[in-house]
Amino acid sequence: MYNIKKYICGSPFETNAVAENIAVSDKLPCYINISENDRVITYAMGKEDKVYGLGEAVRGINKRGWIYETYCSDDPMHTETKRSLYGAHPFIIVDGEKLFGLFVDYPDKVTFDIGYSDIDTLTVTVKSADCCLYIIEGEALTDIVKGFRRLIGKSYVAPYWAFGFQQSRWSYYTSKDVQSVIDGYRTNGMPIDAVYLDIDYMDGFRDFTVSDERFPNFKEFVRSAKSQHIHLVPIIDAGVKCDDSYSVYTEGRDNGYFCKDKDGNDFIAAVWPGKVCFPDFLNAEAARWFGMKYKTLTDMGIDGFWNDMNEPAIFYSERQLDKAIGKIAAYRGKNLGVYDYFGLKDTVLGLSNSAGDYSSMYHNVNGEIVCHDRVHNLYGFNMTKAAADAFVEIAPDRNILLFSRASYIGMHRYSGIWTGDNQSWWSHIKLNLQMLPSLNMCGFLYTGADLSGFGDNATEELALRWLALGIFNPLMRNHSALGTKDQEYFRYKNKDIFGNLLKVRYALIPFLYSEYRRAIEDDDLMFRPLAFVYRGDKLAEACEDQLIVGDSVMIAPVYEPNALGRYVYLPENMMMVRFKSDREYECESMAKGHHFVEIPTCEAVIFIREGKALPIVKAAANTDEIDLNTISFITNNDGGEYVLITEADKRTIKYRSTGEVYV
Ligand code: MIG
Repeated sequence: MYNIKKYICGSPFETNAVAENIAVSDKLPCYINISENDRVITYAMGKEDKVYGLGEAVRGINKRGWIYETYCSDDPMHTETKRSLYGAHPFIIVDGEKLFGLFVDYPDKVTFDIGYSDIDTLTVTVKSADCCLYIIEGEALTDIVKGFRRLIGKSYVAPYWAFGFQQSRWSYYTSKDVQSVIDGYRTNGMPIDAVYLDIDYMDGFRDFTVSDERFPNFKEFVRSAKSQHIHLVPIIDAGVKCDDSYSVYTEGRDNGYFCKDKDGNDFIAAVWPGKVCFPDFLNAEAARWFGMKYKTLTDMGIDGFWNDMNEPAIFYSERQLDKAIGKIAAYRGKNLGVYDYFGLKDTVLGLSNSAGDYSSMYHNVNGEIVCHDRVHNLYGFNMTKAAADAFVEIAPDRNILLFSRASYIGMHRYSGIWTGDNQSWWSHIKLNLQMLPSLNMCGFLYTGADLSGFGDNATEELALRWLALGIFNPLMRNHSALGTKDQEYFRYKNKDIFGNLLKVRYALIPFLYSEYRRAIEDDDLMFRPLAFVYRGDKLAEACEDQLIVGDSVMIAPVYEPNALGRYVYLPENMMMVRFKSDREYECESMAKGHHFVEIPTCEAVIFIREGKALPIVKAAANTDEIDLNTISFITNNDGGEYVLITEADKRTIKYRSTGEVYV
């Protein structure tokens, strides 16, 4: 049970984050203070209070002890000192002396100082006093989650095939390159369902074009991939190349569909293709126009997309570049002291994603001219919504895969997200784990990190350890940056181990998909922190590196190099299962408490809770070929029933203690 109260400060911009209308209250609960013209909210935290939420953010599951800003940011260095990443998710849950959720519906920057400036104080600051506040009260953490999730609406349902393994790279340059990746997996007996097309499939980085030279007869190529059970997933960038011979540009320009500058001219900045214009996704007509452009690709058989650079990312604008060049010229011939030198450096680095550019960009929201600053966090959301809205028209009989880099609360109704440009760092395995429940709280269930890491080079050991967690990411995609070492799993020495771990994923797909759908249906988490399940168990409440998946299993991946294994905390008696491949596993009962568990890199270890069971199937080369008749259970109970949710239906499956299924 929960109750939600809504408070309005000033005149908020309608964000569409919320799907349910709620009566407005006039007084905040007495434990929350609001001051300075409604701009600053404070709460006195108890010594033991924990704070959850914030979706895509650095640091732990418990967000206490840092300062975060919800501001969609194109930043590929996800170090612990950062305050913002690509998604802006201004929702937190305070759990301690009081239990409540707080959602600050505000599309510009919100600062969450969670015991950073003052160890005991939570201070939430909005840039201007125009926001909606929602306070959700309830008895249990799950109540708060459900209350919030009902408020913001049901999460996007990804297609079943999108739970298959997906391989990406910036870039596979030609259809031959793509085919050789498919062959690499297939000939090594490694399952796979999708290969990604990064910016180089396009003709000169022009959205909705395909390079004829590198991908001749694209439609036929898509069909041929499909016949091998491979979905091709092209990228779409937010910026539209300024080019008089490119119809997407000229249509947008002639119809006034691009964001403007302060004088009403098209706002121009540079990204991949050089100078671009940014479609005004906050304008309904422009959004519809851009959304319908996806038809070019869906007509060629494409059924998945990833929307990138939609914070929006800006390399530079001519105006800022001119200023910078002016400044730099003034340094010429000077004997630069330390401050001058750093000033010079900052001038160049500060060109990208500059506040000056964002505040020179304007939207036309139903006739009202709105400065980008006021609505920054809604740009990627509306780009992605434009695509999702169009899919209903252009591909009514297909469920199209869609996920985005930038996001705001509410976008989860239309798509998933990936967590952007991480690195091949051990710490990012743990960050991948920690983001999953935080994102779930904010409605993002179809999500995942670039496995093996985007930037930097992945070693074989890191790739294997990350894969053992990756088999639980709903969006299970291996992706890497231009200039990094190839990191497709078949390129490593121990291909058989990679193949076996991929097979474990495929054995788990019906379970993972079911739990994903159940979480959507119940407005619940698919990945729970231990704190959400084992109330009152201090060790469980403080646990930052283990998760409960669905409600039956616990995962505890290794995220350190050269590890023999790791300490695992069992909050109850559990059964450990060591998977070596889909059908090869060993079980061992273990008592509540701490254990050092040896985990070789060739194993994926999971723990089944008391009284629960895990359904598995025989792995297949792709999701089309998974045979549900091969389902059996690994049980830690005396048999029972499991409701399996497939793309088409829901069925109750009965199983015995031995794990076999009967009717
Ligand atoms: O900043 O399209 O996050 O996944 O490979 C580079 C090239 C632009 C950023 C995305 C990344 C993608 C890359 N893009």
